[in-house]
Amino acid sequence: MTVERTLSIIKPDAVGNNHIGDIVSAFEKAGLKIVACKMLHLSKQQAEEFYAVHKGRPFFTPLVDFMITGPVMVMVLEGNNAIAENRRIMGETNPVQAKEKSPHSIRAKFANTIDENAVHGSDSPETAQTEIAFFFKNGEICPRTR
Ligand code: IDP
Ligand code: MG
Repeated sequence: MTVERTLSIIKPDAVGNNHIGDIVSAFEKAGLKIVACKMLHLSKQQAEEFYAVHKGRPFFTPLVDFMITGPVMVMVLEGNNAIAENRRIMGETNPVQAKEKSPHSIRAKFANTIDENAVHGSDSPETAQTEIAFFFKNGEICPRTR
């Protein structure tokens, strides 16, 4: 097992629906630890840069527009296999699939559409590193000393 860090975002729909606590609780119950956290309202430029890998896809503009509709919570999660664990806890990208395949996942419980699907999670060690650095300086990440 490898201790990893990964980036999680609670998206504007889930923040607006008051599910911050439910989502944080799902991570903590699974053994992931929050080592950094902040709320911010992304600018259009930030959202476009964060999702640049999807530029050109049909859902890119709606995704950027959605991500700036309200504040988000950005967090660094730490734990054994944190990147895959976070993805497992999140559930499938499309909540319709998540409800079928992973009924206890965050997207099954708190998302209704593929456009507004409650959470983001890094999908590889490389993206985790880039995405964490996008939002947090080293000094803003707090190693768990207890
Ligand atoms: P992920 O969030 O599960 O990693 P990605 O494929 O990386 O999924 O897509 C990023 C985000 O773009 C998704 O979370 C979702 O909000 C949106 N998205 C992805 N595919 C579609 C689609 O086919 N239609 C609408 N939105 C999509
Ligand atoms: Mg992705």
